[in-house]
Amino acid sequence: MSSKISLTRYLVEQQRSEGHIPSQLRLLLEVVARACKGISQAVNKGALGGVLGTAHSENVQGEVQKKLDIIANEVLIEANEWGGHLAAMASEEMDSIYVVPNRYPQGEYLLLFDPLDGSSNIDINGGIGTIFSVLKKPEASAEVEEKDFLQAGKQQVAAGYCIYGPQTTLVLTVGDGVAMFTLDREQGSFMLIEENVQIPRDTQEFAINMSNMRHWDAPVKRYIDECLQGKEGPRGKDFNMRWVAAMVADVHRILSRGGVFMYPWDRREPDKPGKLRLLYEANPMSWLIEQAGGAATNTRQRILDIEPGKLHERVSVVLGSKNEVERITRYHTAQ
Ligand code: AFP
Repeated sequence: MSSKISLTRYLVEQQRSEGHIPSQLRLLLEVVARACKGISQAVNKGALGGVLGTAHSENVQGEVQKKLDIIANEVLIEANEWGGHLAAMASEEMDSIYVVPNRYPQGEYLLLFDPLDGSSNIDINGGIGTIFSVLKKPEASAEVEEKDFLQAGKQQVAAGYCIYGPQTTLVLTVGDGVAMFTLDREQGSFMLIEENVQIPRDTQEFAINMSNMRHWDAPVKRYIDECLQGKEGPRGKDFNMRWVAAMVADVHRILSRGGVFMYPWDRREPDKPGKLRLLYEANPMSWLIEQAGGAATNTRQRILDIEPGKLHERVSVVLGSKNEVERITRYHTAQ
């Protein structure tokens, strides 16, 4: 590990030595990182910057938007629309895709994001973040359309998140492992803090919203029940539980020390496959987790293999330490 490597240098070296980051993608990632710095500043100001509270509007999913949801969305769009590296963007906070306006050159990439994940933590000074995913625009498509975004997660060319916690840390994969960069506010640069992040295969820590227990499917109940039995139960060891209510913070903990995260389908809204969104939450997080040696499934299928049917598609998510994810999958297939 070197504390002297900036994100810019890391990306330039990836482009040179690995040759698999074209310059347009490098530029795109630098712009996303710059936008995250802007969002981080707004987050830090909190009430002093007038950014807390609700915006008195709803997104396409009927969720009440916070002021910061909207600010973060605008920061990402404004930073990315003029650079010439993107064809269009899609966001949790926008009903439909945002095509780069004609006054700017169009690039070959598509950017998807959840601008502010964990909105319910904003006003309590809790962990929040921005999640992003980058796809290539299909070559055959002249005018970019929503269907161009409907690509399986395994087609991503870059994915990551920026967590606004005690430190602002950007976590990235371009398909060559996972690297973490913490924002040095004096220098104004993201600096490399860890490369080749690896998740231990086993864990004694799970993350799930236990208040939904009565709505879970039998295999999920079985798995959690066995964890709760601790040393005296079939697992023969005690488990710890954490739930931040921001996927970005739960995934960051798993990348840092292992664990398993679950937001499974449940009976509250049986017609919905899950709560989390496939394209801009589950896919980027699943790729990061796999790149760090973990696994990610909807309990039936690898998340990165799912062919999306619509932009705001939801999905059941189980991800983290490989042996636990495989165990949970076995419990579902044995059903
Ligand atoms: P918001 O960004 O709308 O607050 O949702 C966060 C999230 O999508 C995900 O980041 C959390 O893991 C999950 O929802 C928390 O959901 P519960 O509030 O149902 O526990």
